[in-house]
Amino acid sequence: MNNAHARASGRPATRLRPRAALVSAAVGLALVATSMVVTSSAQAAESTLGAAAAQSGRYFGAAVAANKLSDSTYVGILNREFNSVTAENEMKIDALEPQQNNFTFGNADRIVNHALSRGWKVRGHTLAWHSQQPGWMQQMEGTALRNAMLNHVTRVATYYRGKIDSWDVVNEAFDDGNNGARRNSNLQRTGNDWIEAAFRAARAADPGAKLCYNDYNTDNWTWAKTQAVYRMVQDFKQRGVPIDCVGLQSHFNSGSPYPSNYRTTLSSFAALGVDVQITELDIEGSGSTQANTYRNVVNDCLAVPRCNGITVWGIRDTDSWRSGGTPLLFDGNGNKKQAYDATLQALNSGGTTPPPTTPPPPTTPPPTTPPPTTPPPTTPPPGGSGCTATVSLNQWNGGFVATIRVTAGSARLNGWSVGIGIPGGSSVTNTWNAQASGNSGNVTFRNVSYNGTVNAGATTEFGFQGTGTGPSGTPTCTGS
Ligand code: G2I
Repeated sequence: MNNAHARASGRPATRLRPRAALVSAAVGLALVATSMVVTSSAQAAESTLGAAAAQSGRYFGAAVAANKLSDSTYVGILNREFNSVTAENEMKIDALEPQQNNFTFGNADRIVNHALSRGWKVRGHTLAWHSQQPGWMQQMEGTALRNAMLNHVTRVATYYRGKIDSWDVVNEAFDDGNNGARRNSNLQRTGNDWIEAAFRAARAADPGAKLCYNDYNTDNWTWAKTQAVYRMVQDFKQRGVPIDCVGLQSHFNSGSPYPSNYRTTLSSFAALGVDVQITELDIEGSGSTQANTYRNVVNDCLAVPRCNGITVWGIRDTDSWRSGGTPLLFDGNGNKKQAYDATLQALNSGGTTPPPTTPPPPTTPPPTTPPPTTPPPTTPPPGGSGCTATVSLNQWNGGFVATIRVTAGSARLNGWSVGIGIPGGSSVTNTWNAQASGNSGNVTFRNVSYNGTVNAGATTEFGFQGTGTGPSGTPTCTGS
């Protein structure tokens, strides 16, 4: 897997697709006729959802199931229409970590690779959730669960680092009632700060991904659940908890209808300084009623500069988790529905101004060589050891995750070891990308087989998780 390629291809899809002149006559004529009603500009109509959304710098995605990637009708529509994917189930906790610390990425990788090889975005769904936990996690409570959750977040976000546009870091953490409370779950019972701990761990593991909070029934601005999520995001922004986006699932039906204040909800979240993404859109119904609601949703997103993408929760009605409600854009045979035409037309009349993008989160600048005018350094590299190590720490009440960056000096390392003092009463419980000599006191972390070689000036990272208080001193790095 190629991180550099993936990172580049994960950026906004700006590829221009063939223009309307190339579209089949029937669809093209219908589009021209309808778009003339809506816009008087000379803007050419794009013929697919992804290309039409890309005109304003947005993506249009679909939830994808790995076992349907062998269905030619399904893949034909996917490849033609969409430029972003979300794994419908394959990146959930039970799929990726079926036994504790035993990760299975095969099905998720099939979806991620399908998307990245075509230059699409990937939405990661989801790192921490009360539902679809593997059996071993369902049994857990307290510190053990908090550590296991953070380990999962760290390991998965690290594995996919550079490949994910946006992560649903935490999914569905609020109650459905009118009280605006958190949902009672084993994760919530580990302490109210579990959500921010998950976001901090995700940021440390993949500093380039946008980090989202995702939920349903948060579409109506007046609902208590919407307000509660809004207050949490506002609080996170004020306290510097790393959050970049809010996902509105937007599963609409008669019990949870599209609300007339939806645009207010989108713009209110955006005003907090986060992107807004419509992450699981489906609208039960049929014909022009359904089509009009799709049109309204798209128009609302296009009216909010920071609403930067829409994902529908499946491709054909028969692929839907609510197939009886025929909530998607293609019928069971893969034919475009009225809802499709309305969606495409709305995207095509949405203007071409790209939305502002979230400023990239702070990343550690790469080591730079001194400018030619300064004299060459006369002191040996720090400690004469040939390497330096820095620690970034996520601390919460009772535990921590430490990420250590090892940087080679002016010569290539063939191996390295890092000494770190673990405070009394604290203990290392889990280490990745390094071998630890112990779990308390002065612990030495040595390279493993695949990361001992570090070229001059290059870096490698390892991490560990522990109970108690994380290390505060400066680590020592020794190269060989
Ligand atoms: O429930 C709709 C969505 C609500 N927001 C979060 C999403 O992650 C959620 O997706 C749905 C999937 O569309 C379903 O496909 O999540 C369900 C589970 O929470 C998924 O259903 C599961 C079934 O419960 C399993 O029995 C089945 O093995 O799908 C699995 C794979 O087909």
